[in-house]
Amino acid sequence: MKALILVDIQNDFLPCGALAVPHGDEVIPVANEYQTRFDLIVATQDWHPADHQSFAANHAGKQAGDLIDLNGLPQILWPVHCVQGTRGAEFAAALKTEQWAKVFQKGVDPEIDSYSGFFDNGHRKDTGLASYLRDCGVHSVHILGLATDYCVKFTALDAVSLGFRTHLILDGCRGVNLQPNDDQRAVDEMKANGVLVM
Ligand code: VGL
Ligand code: ZN
Repeated sequence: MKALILVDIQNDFLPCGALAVPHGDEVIPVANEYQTRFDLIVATQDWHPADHQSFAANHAGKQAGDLIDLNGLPQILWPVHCVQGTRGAEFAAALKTEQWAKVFQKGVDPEIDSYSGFFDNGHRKDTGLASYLRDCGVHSVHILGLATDYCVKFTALDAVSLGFRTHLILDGCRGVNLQPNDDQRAVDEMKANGVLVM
């Protein structure tokens, strides 16, 4: 059984969103096309409380892009994004959702960020995605979405280390690129760790 994992295709990551990924909207038609080829589709949703400690606004004197230590982990500070219940946290309007089996929300604990759809950044808590996929008999996953250099990368790296045969659908991903070519470096890192890039 193979599954499609759609990562964080939410309004705040689209152009004009709070944490805009350049050309992020271009992944939507790719996601819709790939959905027709999979029997099991799951999505991840960045889903932060307003007091989330990854938000620069929750740290006096800090700005988006600054790096801090958050409970022992390095944390890039982000603009306020994907706050639970807001329009920015909703899935892109043009994204087909009818076939989805389940949505896995992440980033809900204000004290730790969660880029991967499987675990938080400290690998302290599990979202349930791995056991859900295993219970469905999934051995192979295809991943696309936003952003290549953060949530897609960490979801793919965890998928490999959990033993899933992991494919990255490259034309269905776009990067934030805080530094130029972060997306390319992320793809190289995924490849080096056994992700099959298509
Ligand atoms: C993401 C930064 C912060 C992502 C989520 O979906 O890649 N990036 N939160
Ligand atoms: Zn986030």
